[in-house]
Amino acid sequence: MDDARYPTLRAVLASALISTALTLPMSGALAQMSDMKKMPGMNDSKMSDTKKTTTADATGTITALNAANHKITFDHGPIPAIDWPAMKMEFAVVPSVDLAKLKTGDKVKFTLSGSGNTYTVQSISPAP
Ligand SMILES: [Cu+2]
Repeated sequence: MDDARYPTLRAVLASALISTALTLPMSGALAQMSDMKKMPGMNDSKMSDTKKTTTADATGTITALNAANHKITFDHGPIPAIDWPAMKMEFAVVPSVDLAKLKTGDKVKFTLSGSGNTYTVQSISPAP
């Protein structure tokens, strides 16, 4: 009777190990993101302006529109100008961009402006 429990316990332990293995690379990625956030400030500390604004062009697909908060989620490609890999993320959009003209699934080009890990979408146009 007791022996019958072992396979179950093993399965629980195995899945615990698997989720640990899956969690580790994730925290590695998060550590990289915070390193990314620190680096510009460190490099700029020798210069006069500590928070340099960077503009970058990118392409992506709209995966969500948040009209109430004027935010947009892109599944975007790599953005070499700011050293970002491809990822899915939400951005605040400047008020001059009309989100009503856009829809989920649209492939677009967009421009970002900001510093560190905080970027705002400045313009959105259809991808060629
Ligand atoms: Cu991103």
